Amino acid sequence: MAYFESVSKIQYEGPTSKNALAFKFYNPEEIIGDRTMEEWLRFGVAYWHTFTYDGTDPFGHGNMIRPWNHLKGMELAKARVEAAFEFFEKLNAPFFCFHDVDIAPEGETLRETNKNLDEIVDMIEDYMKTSKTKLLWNTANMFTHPRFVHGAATSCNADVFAFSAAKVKKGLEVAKRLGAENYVFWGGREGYESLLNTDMGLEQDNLARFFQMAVDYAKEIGFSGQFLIEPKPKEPTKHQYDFDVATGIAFLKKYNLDPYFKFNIEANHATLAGHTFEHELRVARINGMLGSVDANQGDPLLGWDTDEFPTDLNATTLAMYEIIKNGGLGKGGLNFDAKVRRGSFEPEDLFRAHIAGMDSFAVGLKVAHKLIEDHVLDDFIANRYRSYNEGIGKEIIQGKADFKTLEEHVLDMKEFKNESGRVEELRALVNQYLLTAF
Ligand code: XLS
Ligand code: CA
Ligand code: CA
Repeated sequence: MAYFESVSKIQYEGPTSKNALAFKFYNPEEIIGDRTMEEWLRFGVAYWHTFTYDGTDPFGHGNMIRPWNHLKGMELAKARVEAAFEFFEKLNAPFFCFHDVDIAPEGETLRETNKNLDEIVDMIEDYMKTSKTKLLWNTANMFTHPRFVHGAATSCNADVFAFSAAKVKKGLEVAKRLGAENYVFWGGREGYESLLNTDMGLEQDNLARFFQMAVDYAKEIGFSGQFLIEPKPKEPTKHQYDFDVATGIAFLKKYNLDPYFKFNIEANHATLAGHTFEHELRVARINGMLGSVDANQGDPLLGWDTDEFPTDLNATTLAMYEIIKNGGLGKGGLNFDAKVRRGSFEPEDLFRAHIAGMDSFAVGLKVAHKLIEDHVLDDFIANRYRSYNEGIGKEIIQGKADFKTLEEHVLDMKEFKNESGRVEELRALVNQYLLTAF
């Protein structure tokens, strides 16, 4: 049975195509530098936003028209798997991602939940035998159910810590079975509301203990995927322990966990933290910890996580700039952790939205590659820091300078010759590349 009957396989038709259900810029086979667009971009479909989300918001009931809406329980879960693999094929998606609760309904006990999960994972495993779509990552949802009200690994309740551990144990087993390239930890409710009732030291020590157990168990079962931490500053808790990449790095280093983790960076989380998307990517990149990306965008007029499909070409260009400079994403990819707006409730909107996101990142890839190939920013930056190539600057870099020699250098200096940073010129240059790349 077909769930998306009105849609056939999405093709690349080029920038002048008027067909809404065609790629204008994403041409998977096109070679950019040393690999194809498909290899650079490694797009993933987020199961929760695409097949589970029903449009519910704090003020209204679900309104999404979906061909599986009449079903319930395991029947619904199975229909979603069938629909998902039809969707992946029609979109030509190389990857997908899911939380445990996205794919199978929860039972009364974890034993029952795991039984449901096993049945659906069997089905997914079967589909994956003939599908090209691979699992980019899976994760455990440790925030929706009321038991996680005070957190999961940072809960004040040790039974909840244990329950969370058991969920991640199962998640790692599923990851291994389905050949997941990564396993993601998003902090969910790992944070706090008020210090008046919180033992922050114990909560953070426990979170580290939890991560160590995950690392140990992965090793025990031979799961070789990459572990990823996904920072987010707030929502659902007011203070999240994994605020941003820099906070995450400090945490991992304190507990000697840094060799085992990289970051999954979400654009909307970066902006909620008061950073740009490219800032978070850069912090991870220069620390050798850029793992994967949740490709979405926030709304600058709203202070919460809107998870929109990415369409801002300036942002996709600067993001791809970091990713190319990183040598690509390795085992990571660009997962569309993005949902259609409530007003976009038709099944075809799921395709339209993914096409918009894929085309936007394809443009970003092409423009960023050209900027790098032409050494536009590299040359400018190298020249800007040239004072460190000789004289006192070189001595600083080589560790030959100290406070005394530096004082000697400036004590009688009257003029300091600075040059313009020319940021407006550079922004215009990026615009010029954006407008002329195609
Ligand atoms: C929520 C997060 C979440 C993670 C996976 O804001 O983005 O969806 O990506 O749990
Ligand atoms: Ca995310
Ligand atoms: Ca999000």
